Amino acid sequence: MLIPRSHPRAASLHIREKLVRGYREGLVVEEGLLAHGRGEMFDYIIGEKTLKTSHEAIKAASRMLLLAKRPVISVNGNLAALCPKEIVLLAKVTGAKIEVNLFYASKKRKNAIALELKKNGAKEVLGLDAKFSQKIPNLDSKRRVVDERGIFIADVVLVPLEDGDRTAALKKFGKKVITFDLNPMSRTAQTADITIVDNVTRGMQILILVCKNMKKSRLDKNSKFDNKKNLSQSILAIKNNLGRMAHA
Ligand code: PTJ
Repeated sequence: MLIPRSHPRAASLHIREKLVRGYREGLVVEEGLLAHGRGEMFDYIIGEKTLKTSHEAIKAASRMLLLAKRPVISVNGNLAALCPKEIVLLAKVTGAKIEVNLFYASKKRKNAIALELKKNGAKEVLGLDAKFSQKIPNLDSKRRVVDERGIFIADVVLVPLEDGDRTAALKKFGKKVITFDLNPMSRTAQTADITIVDNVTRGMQILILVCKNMKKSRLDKNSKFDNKKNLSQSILAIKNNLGRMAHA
């Protein structure tokens, strides 16, 4: 279906189409379509725009990624369908490794995701070869299986689009975690070191730009970011938007 750019919800309908295409091409699972619906609902409430608080979180995330020694971008089906180009660009600008890590893991889908990333310019995709598999402790799901060259030895992991217990397990294992999550109340959003409350399709583009700009200046290693405070402010912004919508 061709959606005219002037359609009031053109952006969100295009994003939805990307995900459906990803599902048909075997990147996304059925559950991923439901997960997207959860995100869409929050995006609708925040007005499909990046919040001021999210711009602050993006700055903090850029700094953390650029200061990291072994950053890794963890890719699931939804992320691969929504922003394969941005994953590759972010990896290039930050020097991060790209690793496929799935909740509903299958070899076939891992390979399809890796192929999509390679089509978009990725040179190396980790998480595919069982001979490099290691396990993250304190985690029962298939997400515990990680690559010994990637997430296993990473200091900073970008873990977008998941509401689960992996972030807590990664933190217990000594990692710093950055996430994208439109729901500031999800378990992942609440436990991450930095939560970017934004649609990953918008936020990734901004993150890449900020990283590119930040790379040109000296990075402030002492800069502090209070994730809990930022999340509370995002929740307040969402509440205010809801109030405005109710009175419109
Ligand atoms: O590909 P797999 O096998 O690893 O499976 C991945 C899914 C997405 C199915 C799995 O991680 C899942 O079920 O996710 P959840 O638990 O539903 O969590 C997804 C979170 O991402 C929710 O908090 C949503 O609000 C949020 N979300 C969904 N779409 C977006 C989003 N956040 C930012 N941008 C989006 N486009």
